[in-house]
Amino acid sequence: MSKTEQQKSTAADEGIKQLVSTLPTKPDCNSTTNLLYQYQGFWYHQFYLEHLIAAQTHFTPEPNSTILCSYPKTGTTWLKALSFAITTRTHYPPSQSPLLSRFPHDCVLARNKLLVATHIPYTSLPAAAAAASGCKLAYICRDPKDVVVSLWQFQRKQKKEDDDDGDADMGIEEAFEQFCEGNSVAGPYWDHVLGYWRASLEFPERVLFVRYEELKRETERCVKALADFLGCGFSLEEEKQGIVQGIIDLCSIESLKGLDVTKNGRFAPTESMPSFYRKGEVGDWRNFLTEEMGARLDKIMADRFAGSGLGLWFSASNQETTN
Ligand code: PAP
Repeated sequence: MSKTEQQKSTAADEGIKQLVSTLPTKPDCNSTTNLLYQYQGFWYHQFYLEHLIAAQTHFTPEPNSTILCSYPKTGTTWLKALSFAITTRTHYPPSQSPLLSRFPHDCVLARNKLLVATHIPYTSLPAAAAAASGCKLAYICRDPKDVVVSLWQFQRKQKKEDDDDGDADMGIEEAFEQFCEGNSVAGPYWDHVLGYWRASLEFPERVLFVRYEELKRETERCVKALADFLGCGFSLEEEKQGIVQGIIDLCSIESLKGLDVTKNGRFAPTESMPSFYRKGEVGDWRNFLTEEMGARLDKIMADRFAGSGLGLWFSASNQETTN
């Protein structure tokens, strides 16, 4: 970077910091050190938000970029692994995939701008990345009851690793309350989901809306649909050769969790890799939330989704009526 470019970049950083310092804040009960900042209707930690604002100005995708979008803990790692394995399968058969030695997040980064991943809500995406601009967006969402538990477990684990005194436990009740009020990272969850849901209705050929529960239940069908969406559908020959199943097996939580790179690696200084693979189950919330808490969150979602055409795909009574 030239001296003039460096000066411009520092000035831009200062501008972003200045903007962030004027935003409404709330304490984050899941973290002792971080405040949440409200920006364009959603809540973020400062570090993430500064990068988001910078991306809004500077991010320019390739004409054939696919952006993998998600709210945290809804199946991002799985979607990344599958998308990487699908789009690179002619270079790497499953037995030689980089996924065997690198974390899915790093594999996606290595695809440069062809595959990009983000937790940014649809309405805050850089203009160049929105479906209207021609990018393809694959969005994964999940039962919010499982999301709140997964988020709480993850943040708790990070805190335990950070705190020397071991006194790092926070209550699920508090985390649940914060989630229900919409004050969680990248929340409100319902607005995050609705943004991509509406975009999928407006641009069906450019926005794929995937549900974690469906991906679990009908993995083969969903993986084939993802490949079609990514512009590299499986041929009959590939199906006969077991390529689809090979990719499914490679990207399963059992397979990724057992790899050396998972056991020994770190994604970021503060994020150990095993914490990205916990149980990967549908309905684990029942082990942590009461039925009343579950019903309350379902009711919040039902109210927020009303009139949108998006049913409660995660509710047991509604399993067969996914949109
Ligand atoms: P991120 O947003 O921080 O990247 P993300 O991958 O979206 O996290 O979510 C992690 C959840 O996906 C964990 O769920 P759990 O806490 O309920 O267990 C994790 O176990 C699950 N997960 C990760 N990889 C897979 C996979 N390959 N298949 C199914 N679930 C997975």
